[in-house]
Amino acid sequence: MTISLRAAQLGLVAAAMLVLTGCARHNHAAMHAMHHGGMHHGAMMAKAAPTAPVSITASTPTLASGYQKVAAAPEARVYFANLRNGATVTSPVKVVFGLAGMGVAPAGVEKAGTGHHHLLIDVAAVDANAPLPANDQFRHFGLGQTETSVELKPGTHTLQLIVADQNHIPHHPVVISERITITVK
Ligand SMILES: [Cu+2]
Repeated sequence: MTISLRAAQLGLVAAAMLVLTGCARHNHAAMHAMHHGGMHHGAMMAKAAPTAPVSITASTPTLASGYQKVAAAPEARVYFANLRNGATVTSPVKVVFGLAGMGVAPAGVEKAGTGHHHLLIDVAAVDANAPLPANDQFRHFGLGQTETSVELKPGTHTLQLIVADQNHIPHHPVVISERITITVK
């Protein structure tokens, strides 16, 4: 009796230590939030594996046609403002586009340091030296929109944002976001 009770206590201590070890990478604020959120330690958020990057051609400053690509602002960065890699969501999926270091201008408007957003859905390859295609996988936001809502089938999908110029041609160098994978319930 005494021995089995002791074994059970040891088991609890071991489990607690495992939990502590597993959480060591998380900061105190996050742990605090988790405790208050009532999340069981066993359900601690695993960091999602990074999504494989898109295959993209090396950007050239000038296209074969002689078109001079629009220069990206130094430090320009496009990102998902409301989604992260590994997120589980329901359709329709709201996507908010974040852009730092550059401005948004509608398609057709030539203005230095600007471009318009494109959402790439399940796109594996991008040609950085041509106008982006316009289809279900390459969505253009040529009115200057900074968010959208997309209907996606259940399952996993990759999303990526890319900014392009007034002619839908990516800047030089390319301004493209992290490629993320989301799961639609
Ligand atoms: Cu476009």
